Amino acid sequence: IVTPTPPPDIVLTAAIVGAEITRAQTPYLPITPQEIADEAARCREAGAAVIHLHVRNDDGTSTQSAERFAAAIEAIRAKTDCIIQTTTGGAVGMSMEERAGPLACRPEMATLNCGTINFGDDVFINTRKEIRDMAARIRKAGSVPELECYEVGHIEEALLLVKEGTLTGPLHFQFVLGVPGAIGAREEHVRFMRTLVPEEASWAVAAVGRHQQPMTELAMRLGGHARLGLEDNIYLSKGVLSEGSAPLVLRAAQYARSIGRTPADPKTARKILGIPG
Ligand code: KMH
Ligand code: ZN
Repeated sequence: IVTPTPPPDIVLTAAIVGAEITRAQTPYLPITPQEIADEAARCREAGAAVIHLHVRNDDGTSTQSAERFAAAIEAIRAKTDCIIQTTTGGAVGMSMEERAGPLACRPEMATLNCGTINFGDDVFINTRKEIRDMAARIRKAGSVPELECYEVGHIEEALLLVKEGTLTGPLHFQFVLGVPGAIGAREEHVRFMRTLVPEEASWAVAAVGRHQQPMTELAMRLGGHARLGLEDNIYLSKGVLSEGSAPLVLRAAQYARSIGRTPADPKTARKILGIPG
């Protein structure tokens, strides 16, 4: 198989907060709107064009409160021009109504989780009806969805949404690898998953823990985009905590350049992802 030359521009996404990581696991987790904005700006400086955003209450617990998202978005906007992609995944156990909270902020981008998985010892539930309802809410908010696929079947489901007319382009797929209970972080999975994605769509890899670096570097070599950050991985190397998400983004940006790819600025990333403006 001949691998075509990857396109030069690469969209790096920084997942800087997440819903599950705690301050007990890493002191570098941003929690307040100001901490989140500072980290977003550092990640932009390091090469990220997109901020995948979760927010927390002051006590560190996860929330999908529209007010809390609005505060974080305003603080980020004051410091950087990054694309803000809000989560509709939230934390395991939240209702769909709750998870849709940040769409009130009409974000440029929002995640759409395309199926149910075992998520460690929990179950992350996204029924087929719920996926369709959330897709409609995302469309109503005027946001471009990022299609979170934790299994091969989730890609098929997203393609079905397109066929039904529930989703229209632009399509941006995220292959999430290495969640315990879902697809593993393996090269052959990435190579197969990308064959299912339509030619005109873009795709990226997010991978959990120690898999983050090798799987995102693989995605970069194969022409995909990549997500870095504490949401998925808190270590820079074995036993060494990353001092925020920016060092992980910076290493990815350096790797991208070393293979002839250029980390896209937000303006270029908007073009690649089909985001107006
Ligand atoms: N916290 C996970 C259960 C998303 O942001 O859309 C779901 C998640 C996915 O983080
Ligand atoms: Zn997330």
